Amino acid sequence: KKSALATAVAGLALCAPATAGNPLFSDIFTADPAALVDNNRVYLYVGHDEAKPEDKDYVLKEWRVYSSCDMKNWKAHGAPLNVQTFAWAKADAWAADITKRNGKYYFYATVEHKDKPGKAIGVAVSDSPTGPFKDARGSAIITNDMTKETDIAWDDIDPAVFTDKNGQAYLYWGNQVLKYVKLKPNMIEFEGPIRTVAVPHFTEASYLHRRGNTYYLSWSRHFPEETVYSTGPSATGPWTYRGLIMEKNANVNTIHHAIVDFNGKSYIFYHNAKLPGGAEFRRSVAVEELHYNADGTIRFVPQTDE
Ligand code: FUB
Repeated sequence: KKSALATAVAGLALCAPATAGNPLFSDIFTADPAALVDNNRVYLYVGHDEAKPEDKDYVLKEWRVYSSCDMKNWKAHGAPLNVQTFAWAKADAWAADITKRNGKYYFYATVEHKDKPGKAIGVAVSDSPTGPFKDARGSAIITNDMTKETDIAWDDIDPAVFTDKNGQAYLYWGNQVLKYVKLKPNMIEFEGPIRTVAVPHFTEASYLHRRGNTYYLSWSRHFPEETVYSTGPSATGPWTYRGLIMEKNANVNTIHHAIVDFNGKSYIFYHNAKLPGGAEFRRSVAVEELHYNADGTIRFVPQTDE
């Protein structure tokens, strides 16, 4: 096993001159970015959109992993996670999120459950950000019981994991209704009840991050989706709506995003469908620098091709 120093040095050694632009990857269609900064590298986890032009739904079977030391050159690490990572899942490698805890990497992912209705969320674990990953529980951490009249088959999707300064971890997720739960330090069990959060026009793709003492809860609203956010004094609010981060895409309804700091700058990853041949189920991940105003609000982010 490599020491932390050896891993960091190996990461730096892979730095090469800048070449790439948006969309980040042009060999395959990619969606639903999740990002992790670790040992001087950014790791990016994306769903692999395999739909053909004539397909009328998502075809997502695996998550691809990439990493970069400069946000421009990306090294491909293959697909260390797929639907089969979860023996209880049967399809749909939808949106995911990842975090590091006690030297392990926990990947929370949306999949279609074999035996329970609709989508569920699983958690996989690895000793490395590039895998191999294995199911951390052997069962879904969140399932859909479809007991409420308002339940829909895809309301338990899009996990976003966040660890607060005091070590308390939270899992946010949902579609139409935003929910969250505290996680135990083992990261694979709930600590307390599931709660719902009222934010305006919530569609899906919640994301939680902190800057100083301000917590930022961002999400996709409406459909076609646009990225908006609220701020609050804690990981659970109360939330004050702040406005638009990114406007809707031209030829795809979704925009799923992730926000990270890396080498002194902030970035927002998202997807559009600007890769040639792109469409609703053939998306492409892109990144923009994200800027804060002096008062802590986030400046509107235009999409670029750079
Ligand atoms: O990629 C499938 C679904 O589309 C994701 O889970 C949502 O966030 C939306 O991007």
